Amino acid sequence: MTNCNLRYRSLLAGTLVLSAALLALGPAQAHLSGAIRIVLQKGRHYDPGDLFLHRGDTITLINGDENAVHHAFIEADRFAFDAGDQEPGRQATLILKDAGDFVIQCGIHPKMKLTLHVQ
Ligand SMILES: [Cu+2]
Repeated sequence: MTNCNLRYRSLLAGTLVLSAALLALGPAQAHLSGAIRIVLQKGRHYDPGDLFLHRGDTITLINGDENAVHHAFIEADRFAFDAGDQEPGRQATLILKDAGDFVIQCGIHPKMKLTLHVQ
């Protein structure tokens, strides 16, 4: 009887936790509807060098170099993005909220450029 009661309680608690998790996901899901695009930082290049995206999309920048550190940033009128120093193997993410053309540069390698075209 006690055992059964305990099982019911944990089941109930589990349901409540799941419900809370789903509720918490609600507003976030609107943002998650955007695509996730992977960009590789390797050999002093961004791959790809051009990306066509939609507002709400996420870019994941992955440092694919074995030794080089990268430092992605954007200087735009409406917002700024700075990933900081990215050691090899590290990744940084950016969610694009504004439409327009933006250039992701690298603070360490001035020739590294990735142009974003956000609709
Ligand atoms: Cu770089």
